[in-house]
Amino acid sequence: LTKVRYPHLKRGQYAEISEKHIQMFERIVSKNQILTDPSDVEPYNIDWLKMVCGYSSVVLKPRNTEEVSEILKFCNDENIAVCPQGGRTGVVGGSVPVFDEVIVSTQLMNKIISIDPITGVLICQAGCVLENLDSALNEKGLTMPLDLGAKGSCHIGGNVSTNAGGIRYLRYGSLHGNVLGIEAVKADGKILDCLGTMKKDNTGYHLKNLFIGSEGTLGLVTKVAIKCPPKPKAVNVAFIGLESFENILSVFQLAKSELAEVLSAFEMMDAPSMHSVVDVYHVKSPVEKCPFYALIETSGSNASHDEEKLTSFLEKGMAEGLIIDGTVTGEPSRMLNLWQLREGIPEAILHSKENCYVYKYDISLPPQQFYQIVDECKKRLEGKNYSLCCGYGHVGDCNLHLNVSIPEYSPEITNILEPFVFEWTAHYGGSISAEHGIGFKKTQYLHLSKTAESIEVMRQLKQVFDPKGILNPYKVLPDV
Ligand code: FAD
Ligand code: 2HG
Ligand code: ZN
Repeated sequence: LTKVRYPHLKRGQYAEISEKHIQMFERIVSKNQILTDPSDVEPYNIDWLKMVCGYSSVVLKPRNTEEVSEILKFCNDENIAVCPQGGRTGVVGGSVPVFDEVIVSTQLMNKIISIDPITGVLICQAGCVLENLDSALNEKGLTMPLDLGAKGSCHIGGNVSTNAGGIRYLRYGSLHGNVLGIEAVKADGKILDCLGTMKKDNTGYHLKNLFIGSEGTLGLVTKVAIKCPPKPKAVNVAFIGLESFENILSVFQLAKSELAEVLSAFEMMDAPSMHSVVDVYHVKSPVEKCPFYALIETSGSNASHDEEKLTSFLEKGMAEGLIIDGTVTGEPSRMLNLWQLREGIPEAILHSKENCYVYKYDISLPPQQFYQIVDECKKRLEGKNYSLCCGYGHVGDCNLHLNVSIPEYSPEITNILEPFVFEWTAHYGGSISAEHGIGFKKTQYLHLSKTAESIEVMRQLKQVFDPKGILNPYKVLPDV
């Protein structure tokens, strides 16, 4: 790993890790909770996309809040920079060190503390893997209000710290609403217990909300209390092919009125996105080839009622000429296959060509402009060496994932796409990061979605929670 990878950025004046520091860490946690062998540490330095990497020499794996508190207190006293890390599935470079920050991983903080069958409130440690939480809840007739393609690896602490959206957002809304309480450790090691479990609590400032989406820059989240809905008794999935993006919008309108309370997800993908999954995983498309596709899910309590609604909705869509082809199923393994066509897109794009470089834009846009940006980018890339320019995402929440893949990193292509995509998005009143956060990669564009006054207040908050700036430096806030 090369040490000079970000020439525009200077390492902050933090202490360098010495043997004395390691000895102190060994007093806080046991030896098997510390990694220092370079080959053991290396994977923790590299992000999921393999596009950003740090050169930290130590990974600490605390088991509980007290250990986190002692680690952070020591790091703060010694001026050691820290990178909080969950499942390392973040896509904006927030989860790995930039330089040699100590990695504090929540991997061993994976205990479920309680599940209340009456209120549906789950309390757990931050390192629980999302999918494991869902399985444990399922046994009690409950489910997580959050689901995303990285569910098998991401931690709930990472989800909360990025305010992850995902495919159930349409039904259950943001983590700001579903997370009832948080326990976090501030940079100085003080434990902030905001682990309330009440749905209603208007007692002063909503401190827990500050940690939701702060990407490890204000504190390390150690426990979460989250409100979980009943697991729907009946789930159905429809996968449809359409002629145009306008038709996706019309079908979404139709779905809202016809499926109403049972509509639980509405996702879209264009042909290049979908075909990358079909090609990479050698699966068969369930519908005939079309320029656009949508996946529609219903979740309710009465299977025949929901099926009847879904069938009548599809018939209307076809009669109006909006839907070209479609398939519908309530059979679990077939539903999983249909979901794989959507959830498998990020990984398929990454693996469609060896060593390719993928630009990922995660933007919110008004419906009228939602897909236009994909065509704008294609126009700008005309004649250039690119493999794929595609759009997919949570259209029901106005959240587009625009991905551009090229055979290898090219500054020329970067200059074609950036700042264009961000400025275009801001011009139409969109958000330059709908759900992935700012991390390391997007700090210089924060001003396009936040006013100078807002950024100033963000800096003041950072000063209150982390005056020495040891927590996830170089992330979220732009360089001054
Ligand atoms: P990490 O990647 O380890 O960390 C993410 C950020 O949170 C970093 O800044 C890190 O420092 C901080 N952090 C982690 N844990 C803590 C903690 N305990 N306390 C404080 N800070 C912490 N995102 C969506 O919103 N919607 C999606 O649909 C979606 N789908 C995805 C699909 C795939 C295939 C992949 C690879 C990613 C996807 N993501 C999606 C990105 C998303 O941000 C992450 O998957 C997830 O929320 C991050 O969790 P993590 O545990 O992996 O966190
Ligand atoms: C998704 O919805 C994720 O699949 C990842 O948010 C999007 O990788 C991406 O661009
Ligand atoms: Zn997404």
